[in-house]
Amino acid sequence: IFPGDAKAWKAAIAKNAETLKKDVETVEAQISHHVHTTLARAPFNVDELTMYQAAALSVRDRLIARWNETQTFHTQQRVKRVYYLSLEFLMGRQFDNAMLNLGVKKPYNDGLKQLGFNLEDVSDSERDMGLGNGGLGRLAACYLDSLATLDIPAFGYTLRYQQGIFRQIINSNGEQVEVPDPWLENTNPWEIPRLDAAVEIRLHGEATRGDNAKGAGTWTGGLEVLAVPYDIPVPGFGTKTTNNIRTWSARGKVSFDLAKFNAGDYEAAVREAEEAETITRVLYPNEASLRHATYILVQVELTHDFEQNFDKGKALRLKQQYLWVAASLHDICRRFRKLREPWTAFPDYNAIQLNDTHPTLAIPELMRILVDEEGQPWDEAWDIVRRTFGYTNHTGAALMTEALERWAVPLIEWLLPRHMQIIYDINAFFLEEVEKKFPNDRARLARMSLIEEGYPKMVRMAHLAVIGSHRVNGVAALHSRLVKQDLFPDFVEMFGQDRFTNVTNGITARRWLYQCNPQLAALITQALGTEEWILDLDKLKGLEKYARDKKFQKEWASIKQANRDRLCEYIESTTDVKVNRKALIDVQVKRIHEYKRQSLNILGVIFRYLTLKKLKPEERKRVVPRLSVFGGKAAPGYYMANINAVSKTINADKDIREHLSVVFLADYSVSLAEIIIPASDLSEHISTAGTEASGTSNMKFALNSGLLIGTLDGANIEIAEAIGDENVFFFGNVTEDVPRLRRAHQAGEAQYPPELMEVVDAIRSGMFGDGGVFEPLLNTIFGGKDYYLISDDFTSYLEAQRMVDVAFVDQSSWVEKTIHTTARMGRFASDRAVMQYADEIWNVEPVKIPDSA
Ligand code: CRA
Repeated sequence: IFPGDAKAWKAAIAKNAETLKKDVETVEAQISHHVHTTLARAPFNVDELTMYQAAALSVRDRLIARWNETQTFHTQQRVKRVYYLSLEFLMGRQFDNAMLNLGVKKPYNDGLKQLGFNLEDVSDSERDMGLGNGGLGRLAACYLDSLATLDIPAFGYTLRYQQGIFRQIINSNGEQVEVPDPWLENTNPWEIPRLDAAVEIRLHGEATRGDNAKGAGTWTGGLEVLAVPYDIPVPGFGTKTTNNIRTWSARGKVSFDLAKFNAGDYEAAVREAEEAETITRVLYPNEASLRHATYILVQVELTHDFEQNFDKGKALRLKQQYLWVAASLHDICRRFRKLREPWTAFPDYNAIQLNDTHPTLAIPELMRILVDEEGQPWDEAWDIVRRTFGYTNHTGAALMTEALERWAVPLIEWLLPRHMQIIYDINAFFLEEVEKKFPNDRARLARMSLIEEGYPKMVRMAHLAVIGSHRVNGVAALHSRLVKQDLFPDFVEMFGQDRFTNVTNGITARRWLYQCNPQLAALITQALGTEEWILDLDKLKGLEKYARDKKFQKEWASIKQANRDRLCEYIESTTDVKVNRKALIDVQVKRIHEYKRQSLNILGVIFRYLTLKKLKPEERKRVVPRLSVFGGKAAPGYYMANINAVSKTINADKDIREHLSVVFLADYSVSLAEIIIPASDLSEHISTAGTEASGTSNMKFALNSGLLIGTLDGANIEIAEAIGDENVFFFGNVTEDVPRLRRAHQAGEAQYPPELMEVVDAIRSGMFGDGGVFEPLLNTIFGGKDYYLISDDFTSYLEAQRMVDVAFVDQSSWVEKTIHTTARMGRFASDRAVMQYADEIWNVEPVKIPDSA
């Protein structure tokens, strides 16, 4: 129903629909419209950035049209929606992806060409949306792509950080320097500000309990800040569904206090607004897997002189979590109220997924809304909560419950007094149930309690997430087993096996093959005679029959060479290293972290260097030449200069240059991954067994016809199951061995292999400059207790690398392996993972948006 003249509306809509046509002329007209009107530029005054902005805005217009149709249809049909709460969405660039998903890349390419610009150069003006640290954030981005592609009604909810993950610069000492990432500087064409839909969020204040144990309480006073939504449309591939990522930006409620200003206090006039805006100023760069090594530090800090002296950084993180969760739930509940259904029907319309424990405050927040604001009885509210939430655990920290997120009780009391009461009450009723089921077992009650005793007391967010959800899942088969065995065994006994499940991670083939490796995608389409594999990745199986076909192998190999060349050009244009284009490219790109063992890799590189040095020049020619590529950001303060010290010596050695070079590529990002991954022959996934929950880059490399060297950890195990053990270079101890080996180190009974000692001697001789940069590493291995078992896995790592060399010499059999690898990666599609969540956890159905909508 239109306001005013229906005919006028319909005619206007029809006229506007012409701007959505996909022919080159329409595209050109749209781009010029934005150049002239939105950006107010004349054609003689247009550069690549302007063209990018204009083209992006015109793509955005198309997205918004579909977005509107999708949202309207979902609302009309009263569909059940998925809400994916993730503190990180590592989206990368949007332009290319949006064009491909909308099926308009060709007209944009042609249109831009006629207007005097090259699509690739124009695309290069886009900045990555770096709103995440690593795997967890990129997983969220892949899942949103799949949700839209599968026509599942879904929202992502996150924060709109003004600064995403920092930009990494490597200084002349080889150390990381972090610089800010002002990604919003040139404005962001992919977001739609919704200034009218801001939500008021309370912090601090006073809370009261209800008059009986389960009654409604109150929360008043304190400080109110605004959460302003900015929406990012997420188009499905080849479908009309366009879902939404709603990002919240914090704002002061009164941006300027005129009374205070008039009284002469300018600073006070803006202070409150400043404080509010600080909440979404920056993404925390050392969360995610990085909690792993820092947990001891965190513990020490928190037990220190806490009461009055909150660690400001930590309080800010809690504010981030609450603002995000409260704004999102407010939004979800507002949408639900419009349905005029009883609250008990809430889980029939809403499935909320907690991406790790970061959004766990959503559980007490929904309780607060239901009990305090909506007058629902406590038990009914708790039932609604449990039926609504699902919780995914992502911490592969084997055997380390200490790595789970915990918040100090005084901090929560100070910021969220009513939530602390609710958490205590949830805990009291929960422990009553535990007591009923396991009478007189005080140790069990202490273990399972939401509160950890100590000074200060801590709230165990993972326990809250487990008891407030109807399903808990890990992210790979091994990890999900460890979640039950090591993290939550008491909860398995309490709630039964069925509450715990596995959903192995997946990746979207749209970005991670179709978009980043267009030549390989084209060859696959040609061989299969269809593009259906993009939507049904199991169809790659059809490539198997070409694995030994010489002609196909040749085309396959020449595409790898082209991708290698592209990476080599990138390396030569960004570093001063000259590389051998025929070298086997051996890659390790991921967050730099002790448990991921970049150190094992670099020590292996040194061993290779020493071995090459011992050979005569003609003998060296028979060894497979190698290019070792490293990349990744470290948590600020984490030491990593040793990789650069090694690369300096090796790359300067004229005798070795042809046979081995080592580069560290600065500022690893989604966009850089899109260049590196298609070029890799071998990639390293070499974490200590049991520490990497899943890993997802392993899937991306394998999908792009790269072989893996790795430990029996995370998803490596299932990848090998799918593609065949003979196609993976496995090494190292298994998870079950880890505790015993660690004990041996602690007892001083560990053996250090001679190859490792040889490497250490070379380092100590000063071969790689001042040995000082290696001291922290050598200390953890020798002085400390080699917690990550570098010494225990070193020999078998070198052996696996020798097997790689042997395999690479027989090129035809190597290429055959790589074809099998790609062909068998179907099960690692995020489409499969998302369907599994939809069926087993969310209970949602696809909803096709009709053409007429
Ligand atoms: N660092 C795990 O460590 C996993 C991703 C996505 C991680 C990875 O092994 O692939 O999650 N964990 O499931 C994490 O962020 C908070 O924990 C990661 O990204």
